[in-house]
Amino acid sequence: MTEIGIGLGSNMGDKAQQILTAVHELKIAGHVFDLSLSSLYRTAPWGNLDQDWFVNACAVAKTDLSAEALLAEVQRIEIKMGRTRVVHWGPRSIDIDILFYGDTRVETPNLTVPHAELLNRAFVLVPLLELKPDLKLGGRPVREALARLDATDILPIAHSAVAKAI
Ligand code: A4P
Ligand code: MG
Repeated sequence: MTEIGIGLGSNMGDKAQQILTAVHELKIAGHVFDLSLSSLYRTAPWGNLDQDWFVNACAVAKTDLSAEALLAEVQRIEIKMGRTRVVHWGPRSIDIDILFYGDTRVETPNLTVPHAELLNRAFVLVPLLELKPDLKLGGRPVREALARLDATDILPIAHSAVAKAI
């Protein structure tokens, strides 16, 4: 079994529900165990700024899949959930990224692990560090990266408010 981090994001439709549906799909597929989900966060768009705000969250779990098989699994779920890819860094119903796979580095045409932008994105680091405040990757504490970023636009959504606000 390998410990994994998963990043989840949505900025189309029922954003929070799509995060929860993606987590449900991961759990029922039978290869992802002991999953913990962070709070859901309302986040300002990053990269392409001309789009709606996102809901982001992270999950930490264990898997018996290889990193490549896990990528195939998350892409299967994205497609099942109706994700269409229109604009790079643009609007999406659901985006599921592999943030880390144990302490393994993967560098193939289809897969970069740890995720190439992990240390540059407060909308990933805030939920991830909520679950694993002492996480180290490649021997370095991940929280050092967050200290360099602006996280003022990463706001936790109260669970009771999720249904009303989104
Ligand atoms: N790929 C390589 N490494 C990985 C990995 N570790 N996990 C490949 C998942 N996929 C990985 O991804 C393109 C290809 O990346 C995949 O086919 C896979 O083989 P994609 O999600 O299909 O394409 P994309 O969305 O056009 O690009 P990208 O770079 O994945 O987008 P991002 O980086 O996910 O950024 N702002 C906020 N606040 N919150 C967000 O969630 N998300 C984005 C999208 C932009 N701004 C955002 C957010
Ligand atoms: Mg992606």
